[in-house]
Amino acid sequence: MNQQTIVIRIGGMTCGHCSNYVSQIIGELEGIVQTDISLEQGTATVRYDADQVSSSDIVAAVSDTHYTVLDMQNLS
Ligand SMILES: [Cu+2]
Repeated sequence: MNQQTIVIRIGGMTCGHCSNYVSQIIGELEGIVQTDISLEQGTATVRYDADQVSSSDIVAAVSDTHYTVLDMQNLS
């Protein structure tokens, strides 16, 4: 287990359905430990096991939705 955390800034999330959907899409990936969405800040904070999934996999999963990835930052 190699836990890492990223913060993804996501454009286009306007309500609770959006944040639930994005959270679900990320959660479907193997190796996701926790996802916290802030609708106000338009961010997803994702803790994941880097042995199972990469930050680019997570960003790609979000990019595949109709929401936009604006920025991604590594916290650890
Ligand atoms: Cu919405």
